[in-house]
Amino acid sequence: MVTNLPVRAKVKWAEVTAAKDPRDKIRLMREFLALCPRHKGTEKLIAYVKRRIAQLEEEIEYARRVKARSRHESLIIEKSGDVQVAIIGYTNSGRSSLLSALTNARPKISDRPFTTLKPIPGMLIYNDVRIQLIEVPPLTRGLSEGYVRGSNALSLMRAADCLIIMVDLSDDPVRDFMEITSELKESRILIEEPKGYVEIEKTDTGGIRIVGGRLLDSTVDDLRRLLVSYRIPSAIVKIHGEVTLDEVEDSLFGSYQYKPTIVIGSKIDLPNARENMERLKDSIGDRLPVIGVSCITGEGLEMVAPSILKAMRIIRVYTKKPGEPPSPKPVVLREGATIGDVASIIHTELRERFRYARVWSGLDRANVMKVGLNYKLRDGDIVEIHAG
Ligand SMILES: Nc1nc2c(ncn2[C@@H]2O[C@H](COP(=O)(O)OP(=O)(O)O)[C@@H](O)[C@H]2O)c(=O)[nH]1
Ligand SMILES: [Mg+2]
Repeated sequence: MVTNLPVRAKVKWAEVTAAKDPRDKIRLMREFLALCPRHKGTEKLIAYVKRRIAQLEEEIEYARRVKARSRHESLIIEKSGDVQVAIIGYTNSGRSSLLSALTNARPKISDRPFTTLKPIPGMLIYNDVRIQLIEVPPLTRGLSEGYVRGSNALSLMRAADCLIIMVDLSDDPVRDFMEITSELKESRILIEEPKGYVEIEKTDTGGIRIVGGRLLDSTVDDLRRLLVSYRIPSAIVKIHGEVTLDEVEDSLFGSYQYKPTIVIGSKIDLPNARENMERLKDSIGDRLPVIGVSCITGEGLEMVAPSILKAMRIIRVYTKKPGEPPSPKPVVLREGATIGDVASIIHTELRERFRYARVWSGLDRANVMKVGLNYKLRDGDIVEIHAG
């Protein structure tokens, strides 16, 4: 995406990232744009920086409005539960109705647009897993101009572990889905697991270190030269999967995040909704799970929690002390987690003094194994850790 920026532009971007105050950032980004050559290779970058400016302006404006309105209205939701799921969509798509149907939260439900302007949390418990659902302020249309209403919505999405994209099946769910997903992409939120992505953490000393993954098409020296040209002499570059040097450069302008995502079509009880549901499924294919629900008849609601856990690849592990029954509350982990992960969650010391663990399989309780730190756990396993 980024090609041949002049040195002065790169240096200017270093100033942008160093700036703390959003107003300074905006000013420096404008200066950056003035230094950016206009050609095919920089089009996307320029569009992205313009969006960032618009978002920051929104953020400042939003903070001002809210401060004026009330100091008590909370805009940031404190995380609770085992996983946090942000419900996003346009106004009237049925987000409040879903939250109300699945949790004890009682948001205002109305066909008046923009009823919910601050985030509302509710708790859904399924198979011992506590899922915090958060209704995010609605997205706005006119997305090609592109902005998410209040970057508060964006920060809520970024903070969540999982997203529910809600679309109204009685309207045009395919159009809405396309608009919302393109908006997310522009905001650097990925809803499908990418082949690779990179996170860059600047450090004060230590030079450039690469952790994990693989750098395609270039050497570590190329990477060093690239970062130095952006005035980054020292950083930890975390590569997930495989990335190209271009992708590393792109990530210097804003990092990407992957969020497991499910799509919910609402109001399946209304006329034409089933046809629209088929169209929606056809356009998404097997890229994401799609569920049709009605908050009036209750259809499909039972599929929401299991789909979230499946998309997030959640597993539950029950710990026990020798001679005692297993804890009723599971440790909630992602697929691939090991005994070592469980030990460190309970206590770092437990991991250091670890000798062995006994595991009762979640699939067959009669199957008891003696295992080490690297043993990969499965959903429903019971674990008893023995330390020295
Ligand atoms: N028929 C039908 N109407 C629904 C359903 N879910 C929501 N609605 C209606 O759609 C309108 C908007 O719902 P609301 O939950 O407030 O949407 P939000 O703006 O996304 O939070 C309200 O009039 C709801 O009664 C549903 O499953 N079936
Ligand atoms: Mg609402």
